[in-house]
Amino acid sequence: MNRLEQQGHFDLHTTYNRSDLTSRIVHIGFGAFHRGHQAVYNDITNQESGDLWGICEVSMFSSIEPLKIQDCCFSVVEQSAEKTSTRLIRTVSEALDGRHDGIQAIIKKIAEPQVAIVSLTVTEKGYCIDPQTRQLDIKNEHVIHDLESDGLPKTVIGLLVQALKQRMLNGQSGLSIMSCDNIPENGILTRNAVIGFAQQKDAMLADWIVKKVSFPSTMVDRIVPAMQVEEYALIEKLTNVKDQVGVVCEDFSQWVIEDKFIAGRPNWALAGALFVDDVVPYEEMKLRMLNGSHSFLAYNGSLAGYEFIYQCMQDNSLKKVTKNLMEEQSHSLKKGLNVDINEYINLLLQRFSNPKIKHKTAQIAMDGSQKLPQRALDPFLTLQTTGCHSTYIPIMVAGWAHYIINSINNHVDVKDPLASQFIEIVETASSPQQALQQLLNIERIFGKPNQALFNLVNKAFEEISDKGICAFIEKIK
Ligand code: CS2
Repeated sequence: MNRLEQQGHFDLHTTYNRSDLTSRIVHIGFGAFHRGHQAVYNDITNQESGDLWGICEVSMFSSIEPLKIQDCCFSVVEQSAEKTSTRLIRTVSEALDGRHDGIQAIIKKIAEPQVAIVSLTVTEKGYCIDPQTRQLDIKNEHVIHDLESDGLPKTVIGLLVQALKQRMLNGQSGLSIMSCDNIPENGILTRNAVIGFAQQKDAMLADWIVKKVSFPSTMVDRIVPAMQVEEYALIEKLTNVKDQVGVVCEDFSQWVIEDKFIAGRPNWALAGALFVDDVVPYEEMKLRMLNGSHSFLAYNGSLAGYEFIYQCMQDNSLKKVTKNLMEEQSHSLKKGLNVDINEYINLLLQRFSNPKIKHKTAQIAMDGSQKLPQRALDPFLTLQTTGCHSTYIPIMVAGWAHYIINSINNHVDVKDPLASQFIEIVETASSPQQALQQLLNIERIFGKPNQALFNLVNKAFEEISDKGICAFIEKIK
């Protein structure tokens, strides 16, 4: 028994024998979301099924030593507004990072014969995809590096392709690569990136991947904010153990998975996951209604001075406008999803209002260039083609533009892969309006110019400038 198992006071923990775990899953991206989501599903499933799937946690760029020091166990505190429960996660079999263990060790691990799934939470930008074409971005400097050199890869995609090559050369079976990031059709996108990369390098390998590797799509959902000092202290208070890698998250969680695993999978349904043939309707609903509203609040809530999402929900006008946006987004969804949309909206508003979950607007505001295409542009285009008017989606975009311009003018760091382009635009523009035009002309975010969208965004942008965000929200609620 390790320190957490021995000294921790947990409400919930599994009891299977951890020494029987083997790494049948390699997970890349040991971030807060993965710890509070897939790791929990996997731990419960091990317990319920007795069919043990260990996870080898991988971090390509940052250190994973704190997890190793804790013998790979960590805490998850789940909090609704009313109730708190503590859980010990015991499903991690080992951990590797690029810094200490080396990238080669990660490649070797993925090439081990018992590995059946590589799962990913590497954020939108980790896939090195051009968001408009949804194909590998061959102009990305790290992709260029990995394509030109057979040395250590700098991208996750380069790493996966090297590992798959090892498997092919060793005469091993294929596996499944499962994205758990908030991207539409994340399986297809991952496939485009991996096969696109392999095609540039080695046609035989690309062909092997086409035949031997499956790329299930998933819709993942749980609000797991980045950890702050306060949350670490809460874990210690509740469980009696200092935990460097624990997370605090909401009690809700959802996972919808395309059942397409070429080398087997855990029966995550035992922990509440839903296996389906087509994930698209679920992910559209979640990406547009939840994540779209999150981005709306990240920008407009932050302009209104709110640090956290739950504070935005305490502002009745902002809450009402968020609800209106959710309704608008719901009109862009494909028919046939067996979900009561009003119930879903109420659930989202309730989840956002949870005061125990300190989700920073600034955290969600990050990487807007990667998020707006699926959260704003796709639904706008769908509504446009079906002849429906959009009121609130353009306000999300106007809020984003104000947020970017304000941050740069106030020398606040903008966290986005296109940050240097934004800075150049804002610093050389003669007015905020001109900066807005140039931001909207960035094809990687907004695709071909869409005059109807631009007009609506312009109007909202002007009104926010003239009236101030709070009066504007009050007016449109
Ligand atoms: C958020 C998501 O940071 C963001 O962009 O919208 O991380 C969100 O909290 C999760 O997708 C919820 O499932």
